[in-house]
Amino acid sequence: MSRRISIIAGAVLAASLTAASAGTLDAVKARGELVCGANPGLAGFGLPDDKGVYKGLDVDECRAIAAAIFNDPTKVKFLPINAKDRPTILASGEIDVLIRNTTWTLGRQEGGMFFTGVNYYDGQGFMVRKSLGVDSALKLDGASVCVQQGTTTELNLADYFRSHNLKFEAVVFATDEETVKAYDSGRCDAYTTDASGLYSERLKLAKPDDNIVLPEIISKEPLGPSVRKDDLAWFQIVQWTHFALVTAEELGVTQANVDEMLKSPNPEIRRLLGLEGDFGQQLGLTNDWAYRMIKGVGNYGEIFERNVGMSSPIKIARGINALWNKGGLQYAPPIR
Ligand SMILES: N[C@@H](CCC(=O)N[C@@H](CS)C(=O)NCC(=O)O)C(=O)O
Repeated sequence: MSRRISIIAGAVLAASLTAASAGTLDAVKARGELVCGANPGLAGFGLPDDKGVYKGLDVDECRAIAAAIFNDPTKVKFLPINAKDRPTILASGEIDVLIRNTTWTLGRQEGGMFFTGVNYYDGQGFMVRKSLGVDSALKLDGASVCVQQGTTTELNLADYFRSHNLKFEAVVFATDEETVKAYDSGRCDAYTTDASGLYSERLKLAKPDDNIVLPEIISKEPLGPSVRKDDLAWFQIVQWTHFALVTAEELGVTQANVDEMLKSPNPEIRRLLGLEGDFGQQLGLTNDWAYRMIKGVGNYGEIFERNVGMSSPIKIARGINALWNKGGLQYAPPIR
């Protein structure tokens, strides 16, 4: 093959590969359900109940996407995904979106996971048994620490101890269940994961009150949805799903009052609910896409409260996950 022909052949192949892997929205519609990569078992974020129905903050963000597309938050299949398998399963096309307490990092993005935003701002912490007599992570010199493989947790742990000139032994497990069990059985002095995970996993321990969470937060863990990088239209749908849920909270539009709000004269509410403008259609959806989500799962604040908030068993305060106008970091660009 001449050099020119091989360049043209290469370009045609690249174009056909892109066409084959794009079109996620059409594929989801044709399948009749969204496939969402989920946590195998993190109460409050992603966990099947005793009837196998997935519940959680990440799960509800998946359900919101399904509601926007199908006007039905149940049209979603959840695929439980282990920490280390996340990039390969997303790349394989088995899932349409990964929403599974996954930290947005440059390395992951360069590796093909395109993060659409942050649905939970987190940071890594440590748990120890009270009997260890330690009140700071800086006093963990020489400790053994149970940690899960394939996580940013594992990397931050090494950074933290190295930068503070402390020795440690990482005891690494493939799943969180094994990690927590090992800690609870006394195999390690400490257990480390995202602070959200500590709140959630603490409930699994034989005697939760015999353990304390140390005060240090040693990293930034912006957790968010990710998609493949070859489908910008799909990226925007997933991105604006979260933004619309945050906007709904900001404007006081809730699952209970969304029908009443259809009569609101407020132009921001009218644009959010698709009564003015054609923003939904521009995304490839219907103009009532956000109405469907709010009606189906509620706004971001409702999703947070129901799954991980102070009225849930997990009991996490809004903290930095409050809206920007209430001292937090949750902020959505305007719909206009
Ligand atoms: N945010 C971190 C950690 C995420 C993570 O996988 N955390 C563990 C511990 S809370 C988990 O959810 N494991 C669930 C499981 O493997 O069942 C990351 O993206 O690497």
